[in-house]
Amino acid sequence: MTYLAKPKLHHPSLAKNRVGYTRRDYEGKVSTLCAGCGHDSVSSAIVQACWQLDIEPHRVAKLSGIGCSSKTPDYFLGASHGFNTVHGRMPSVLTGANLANRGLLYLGISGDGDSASIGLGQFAHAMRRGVRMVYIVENNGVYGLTKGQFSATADRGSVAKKGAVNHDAAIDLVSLALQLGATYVARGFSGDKAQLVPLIEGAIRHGGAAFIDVISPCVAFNNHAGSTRSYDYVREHNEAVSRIDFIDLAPEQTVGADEDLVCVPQHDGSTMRLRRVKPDYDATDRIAAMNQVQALHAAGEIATGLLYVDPEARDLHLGLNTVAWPLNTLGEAELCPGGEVLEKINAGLR
Ligand SMILES: Cc1ncc(C[n+]2csc(CCOP(=O)(O)OP(=O)(O)O)c2C)c(N)n1
Ligand code: SF4
Repeated sequence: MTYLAKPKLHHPSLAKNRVGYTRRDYEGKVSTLCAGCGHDSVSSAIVQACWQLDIEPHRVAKLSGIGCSSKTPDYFLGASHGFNTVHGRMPSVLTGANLANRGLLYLGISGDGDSASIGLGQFAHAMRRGVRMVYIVENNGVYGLTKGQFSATADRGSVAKKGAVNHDAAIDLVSLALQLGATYVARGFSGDKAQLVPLIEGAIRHGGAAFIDVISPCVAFNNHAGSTRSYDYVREHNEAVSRIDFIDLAPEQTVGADEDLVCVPQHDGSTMRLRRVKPDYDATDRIAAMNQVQALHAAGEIATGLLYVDPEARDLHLGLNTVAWPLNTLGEAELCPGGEVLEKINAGLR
């Protein structure tokens, strides 16, 4: 990968979070993406969310596939674990790492080409298995790294920079994630950090498979009139179903008589405050969320916000009944139950 190291000089007056790190400690190398690429704003939102949630950088594992989007883990959380997999194979590598060490926060970073084309099967199985992770797709509707071909998420009828029209139906990863059983599904826009940062924070604290589709314009190949992934198009057609604030490990708070505020307690004791901009939108109703996303899409709008959340999410470890600790912390006492127990097991198999 191409990168430039960032100077390590920190001003002593920089604010520190509760675990003693400044925001700069959550940054990575200098980005080599095109100036104005939406992906850089997503990196910056991840930095902000992890710093605000007091996550120790070395407790994070960031995994990606191949593409401009998949290069971005080099540009945030420089002190965390990183693994750049083969194109489209991030979900299976992440699943394996998660099974071996459940003590880390798993960030899966992917592109629409990476997840909706070559990696579609991998995406589907990570969602349906409930792998505890934050899975972010930086969705620009094109293959940026290979110079702007339409990706499978490009809308039918959208026009490429050189004038070609896309005749294929689009794959909507949000609708797929909802159908496949993801328990936290959101859509953000890289041009709206105020909405994106709390969406990432909520996903980090969520107890199961959290998916965020981030519309992230490619300024080099998909930011013109006729594109449905340009900054202008998304700003004009953004239909926010909710705005959320995320309060970590705080007791539920009520704010006056604000009828548009709904508090969703999370399994770990934290509270997600959901600010409805659509008064009738219920983010805990999966079927309604699917209908809403489809209805808005049919009307040419892009639904953003927290689209669905199940606060009682189950994750893969629960289903498999695995031990509560990372495998590399298990010693002989835990791994070898002793001759008598083995004898019993063997007898049961005869
Ligand atoms: C197995 C394989 N097939 C194809 C490629 C070529 N390739 C590299 S990146 C890419 C698509 C990247 O698009 P996307 O995931 O949307 O990310 P973006 O660059 O737009 O952020 C392709 C097809 C590859 N590296 N490996
Ligand atoms: S080609 Fe597109 S996706 Fe890749 S860095 Fe440039 S603007 Fe971003």
